[in-house]
Amino acid sequence: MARHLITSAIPYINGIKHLGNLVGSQLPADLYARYLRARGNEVMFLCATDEHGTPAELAAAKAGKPVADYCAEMWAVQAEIATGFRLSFDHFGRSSSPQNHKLTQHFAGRLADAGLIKEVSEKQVYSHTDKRFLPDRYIEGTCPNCGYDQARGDQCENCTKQLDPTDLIDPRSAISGSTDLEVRETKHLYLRQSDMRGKLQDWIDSKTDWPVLTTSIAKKWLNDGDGLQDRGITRDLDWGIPVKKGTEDWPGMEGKVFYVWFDAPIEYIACAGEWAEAHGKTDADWERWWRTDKGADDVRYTQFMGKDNVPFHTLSFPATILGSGEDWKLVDYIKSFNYLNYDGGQFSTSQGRGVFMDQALEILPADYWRWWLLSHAPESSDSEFTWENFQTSVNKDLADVLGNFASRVTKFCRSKFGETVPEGGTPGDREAQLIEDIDKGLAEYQSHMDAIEVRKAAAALRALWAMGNEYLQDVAPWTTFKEDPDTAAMQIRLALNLIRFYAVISSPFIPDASAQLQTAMQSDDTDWPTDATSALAAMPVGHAFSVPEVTFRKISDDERADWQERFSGIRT
Ligand code: B3M
Ligand code: ZN
Repeated sequence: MARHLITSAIPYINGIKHLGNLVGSQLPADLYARYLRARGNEVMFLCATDEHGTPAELAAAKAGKPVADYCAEMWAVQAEIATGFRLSFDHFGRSSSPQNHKLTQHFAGRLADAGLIKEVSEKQVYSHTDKRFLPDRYIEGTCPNCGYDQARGDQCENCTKQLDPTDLIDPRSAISGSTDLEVRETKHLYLRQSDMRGKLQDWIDSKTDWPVLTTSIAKKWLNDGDGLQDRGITRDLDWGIPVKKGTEDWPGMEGKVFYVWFDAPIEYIACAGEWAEAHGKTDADWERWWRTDKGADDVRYTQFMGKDNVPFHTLSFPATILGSGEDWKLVDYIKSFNYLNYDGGQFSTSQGRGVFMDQALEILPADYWRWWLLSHAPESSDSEFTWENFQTSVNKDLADVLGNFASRVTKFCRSKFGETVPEGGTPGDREAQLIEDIDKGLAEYQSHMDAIEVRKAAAALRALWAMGNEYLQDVAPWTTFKEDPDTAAMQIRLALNLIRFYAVISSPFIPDASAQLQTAMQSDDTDWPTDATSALAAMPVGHAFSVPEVTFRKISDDERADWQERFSGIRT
């Protein structure tokens, strides 16, 4: 048994996330967490809302609410939807927590003591129309790197380059659209990331097993010389974590807050503290996950995120950790994702384009979405959601292959042998072949799951389901029964055991369906199988079962057309 720390990128508080966000971080992280738990590992799976910075302020202003109230409400909304998707966080925290305030100020103090913080008098964009400074997302313009004309002040969405608002060409206010802007002097703290270039380079070079997507982005910004410019870590905003040096005031920084991208990754750590508080645990209980001097040296830490978040996790956050000089756990493996597109365009939160998490659950239960999204995860390239593809996958993989297998087997057994595992018959060559195939298929499935190759794992799981169908097709117990009921009983005994086996191994992907099948099989044996022979003998002769309700229903052409139409526009 090993210990695994898993974090998903923490979603911004401003509004409900779309399916593209879900498949890029929270969902694959959940898949991995569930898999590792099922295999007997000790897992700490953390996520939270990212509540500071301009996205939160802008959204609260739009909703006409005080930002603290807005965040509290949206946290509850996001938490409920996460439960709806069966995201099995050990804790779903908030970056605005007291724990994160304390820890963020602590890190800033350590970095200052290490000489890694400098005070810079800098020029910032001030909007006369809006009567305020315009940091980050309050300002939009053309990216100096790629020419994209809707780049934000903190990052270009198109080429992932981290930006400062004054880098933008033809800047405009995101609040009023005004171009009546002036550059004014203001004082800010900068993290001397450039001083840590060598250390970061060595660290990234040592990660030879990381996905190409992760290392290519990291190296791009590292070797560019650009990604390691010293970064401003404070902002002229009201909402956020007040700038302090540990517990002391920071002269000259009154009224300023830390930059959201400084405190957001620190929330990964603070979240463990929130978890401890919520469960009446001690500091030692969470520190054993995060402090290598307090037991975390044997923890394996995996992060999940979309590709636009990679620079912050491969450069900025490690710079904070390494620069602190303390024994905090660094990430061991970063799994990053490309983008999921929607029906010929992009999913877009700002434009309300695509299917959002709450809407998805109104249409169909979580497992349908989980299966489609994970089996089409944008790993090696961007992928696309289309309603046709969704319908085909659900109807084929879930309804025809898995659901139909469980239904046929249980109904046939009930009608010919009753609702217990039937006795009689001896397995032959075809059964030996099936066992061999399943053993091979299971090993393949596990190796893809271990490597977090999500699409390949889904394909391997689907292949295991298909083996059951092919077996049933080949041996045709309904025909066998007429001449040789004993052999038919043996075939059905094996098939019933396959249902339980599928329930166990499918649970990381489709937890509700797995639980339903497990209940129908009246089995509480959810131990991960070691080999097909023993796994397919788990339910002995005489073991009672029941016929499950429809596990997966099909999506009709009418429904598909209806949804296509309903989600073709813009969410208001
Ligand atoms: N909130 C961006 C995003 O939701 C940002 C991630 C923070 S991870 C520390 O994509
Ligand atoms: Zn760009």
